[in-house]
Amino acid sequence: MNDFSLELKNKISEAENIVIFSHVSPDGDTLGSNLALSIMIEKFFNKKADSVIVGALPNIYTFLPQSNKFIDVQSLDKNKVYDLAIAVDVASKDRLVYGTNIFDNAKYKVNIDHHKTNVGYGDLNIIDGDAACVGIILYKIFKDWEFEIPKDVARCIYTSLLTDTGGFKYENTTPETFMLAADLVRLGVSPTYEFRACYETKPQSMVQFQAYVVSNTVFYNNGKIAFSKITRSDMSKFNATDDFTEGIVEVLRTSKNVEVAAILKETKEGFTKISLRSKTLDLIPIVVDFGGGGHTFAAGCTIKKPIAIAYDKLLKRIQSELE
Ligand SMILES: [Mn+2]
Repeated sequence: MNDFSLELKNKISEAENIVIFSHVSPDGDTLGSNLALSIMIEKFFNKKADSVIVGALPNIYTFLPQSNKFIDVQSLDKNKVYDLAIAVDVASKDRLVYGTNIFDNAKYKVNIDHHKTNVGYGDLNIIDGDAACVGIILYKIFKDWEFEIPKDVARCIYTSLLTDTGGFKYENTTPETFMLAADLVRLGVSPTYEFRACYETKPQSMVQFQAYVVSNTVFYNNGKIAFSKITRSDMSKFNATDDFTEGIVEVLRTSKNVEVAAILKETKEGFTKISLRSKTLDLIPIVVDFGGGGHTFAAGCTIKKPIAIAYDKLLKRIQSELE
């Protein structure tokens, strides 16, 4: 057994209370990984782990097995001291927002991640920057533990894999990805069902909102750069919740000449949240300069500037990278 698998197993066995954290604006990987681990802990260690998210669970992920387990971090006692806190897919601690203190206060902290920008903020850091998703890291740990993976857990891991590879099409899609997918399907996962649940359950207003944002795209540098922005008034016009913006940036990247696509979203007065995708340009240096993180071709950051200023700053930066 790998040292870290054994260490995690021991810590789970010793702990009386356990919390598992997902990152803010949760995606399929952080949520699927959280539930996969929490179901395994319940089934094989016979104890309950608190599955914690920041804010409400995005509607689309309510299909995940046992998704009713998720607790909003704001409903936790801020002074609670857990024996064990585990962060999954959390590139940096500030992505836990209100949960950062509870994580820090835990007696033992585990950081399981695949972001290359992760600095290793846990007592135990299980970080594999080459893993397609955190779900795949957990799968290997569960195999190390020699526990049989139940169908519910296989579904959670499949969701991690499906969403973080963009439906098996990003650069992180490797032979290992398909081997794992095959294993999970053997364990009872239905690829059709999971695909529909992840990608074909949008509310009508979300489809219209996304089309609106896409139609506002502005192209620069002979179509190499695609930018679109979302203001708070756009959000209220469509009654949009935060998850409405998910996946739009990928649509911008579908244009033939696009190298870099960006969606800029006004979150609160003076704050602009940015999602970036590229085809060949390494985005990490750009987002790190703006205090963000992520992967080579998919990254993000929040610029503490009004949207118009953030837009110009980011555009100039990307233009200089492409020159
Ligand atoms: Mn991930």
